[in-house]
Amino acid sequence: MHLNFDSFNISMKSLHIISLHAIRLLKPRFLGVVLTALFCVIHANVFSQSSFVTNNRQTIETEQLLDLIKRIPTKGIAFGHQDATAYGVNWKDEDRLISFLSVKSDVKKVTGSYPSVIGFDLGHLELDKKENLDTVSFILIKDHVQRMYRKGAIITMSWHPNNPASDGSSWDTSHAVTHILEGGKYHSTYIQWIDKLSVFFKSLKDTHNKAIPVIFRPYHEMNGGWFWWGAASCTPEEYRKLWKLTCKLLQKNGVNNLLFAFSPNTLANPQEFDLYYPGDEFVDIIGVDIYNHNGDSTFMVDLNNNLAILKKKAAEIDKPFVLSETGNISRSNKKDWWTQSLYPAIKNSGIAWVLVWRNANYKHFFASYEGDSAKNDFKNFVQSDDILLLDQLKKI
Ligand code: BMA
Repeated sequence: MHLNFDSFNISMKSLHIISLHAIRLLKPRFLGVVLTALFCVIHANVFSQSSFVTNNRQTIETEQLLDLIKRIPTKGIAFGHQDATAYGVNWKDEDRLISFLSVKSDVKKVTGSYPSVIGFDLGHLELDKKENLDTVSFILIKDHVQRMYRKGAIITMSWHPNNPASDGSSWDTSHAVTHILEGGKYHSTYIQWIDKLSVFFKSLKDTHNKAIPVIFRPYHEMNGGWFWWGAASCTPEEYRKLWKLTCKLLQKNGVNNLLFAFSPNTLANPQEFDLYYPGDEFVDIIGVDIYNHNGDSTFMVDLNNNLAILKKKAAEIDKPFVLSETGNISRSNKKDWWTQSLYPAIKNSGIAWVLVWRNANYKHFFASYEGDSAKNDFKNFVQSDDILLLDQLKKI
């Protein structure tokens, strides 16, 4: 639970007044109880001020977004798509002649509605590039964040930064985390990288010049060995330190419009989650990335087991949980993947959203599109009462 200093101080003031009245009205023998309660609350306040979350890092809009996300599972599961409006199979937004018209989306074309959750990636922002690693310009990302937020969508941002030690990509597993942490030779480079991200996050303003709240999901799939922040390239302790450092640097730079999402890849057990989890005050949403690399029956079992693990954790720490990435990577399998594999495994799971990965081209796509042979099955999937596209999310 995130406390805001301002509102907390107001309640401290009212508590003080109530206590004075109580002391005056109540018989002396109740005085001890009142004073003890007052002492506990003041003590809790002093304690909470020393922690990260309470230092006013979130705007009201960000708190409201978290509230919305917590309420979604009572109505259904929001549907998300990475890069939904930036491009799709056979089109790119930047190629449009009349760019101020409403943005396109493969999901909208097929279903009539935008996805509820729109993902973007910040990889290469740290390098001062104009475009991210998937050739989407940061100016376009900012524009689409503003447009889609105005329409009521939830914005989530992943980050595939290059390897700061080797200049290779995110998939270059040369050891880097140890060099980024305090005292490391790339520590100052990393501070500059976070400065650049901070400028970008702070530039995301709505039409009233208020910061747009976004979900930041850095350093995902850390329990796999394919990224430089992953299990093959740093220790869990180094990983947790990297996460905390990132949060603290963003906070130091005055970035207060973020919700942090922590999402490992398919978990073998709950302990694997705990190993990398940086702590309640550094995380707002928990998730997991699961694809059907090992066939659909394993996929469904993995979904069931992993979403149950997250559900239990989420209840313990009072945070929402999501299926942060998924998709059908094997096109040769059945044409009813949406309704027969994905849907049965996620319905009643308690997740706030499911996000499918990007529609890069006809060989690498995860949401449906006009020419997709599984289009009808996808339509049936989104027509389920509990799958919420943007038109339905707006009613919550
Ligand atoms: C991967 C693939 C890559 C892409 C990366 C970041 O899963 O889609 O082509 O560069 O995500 O979006």
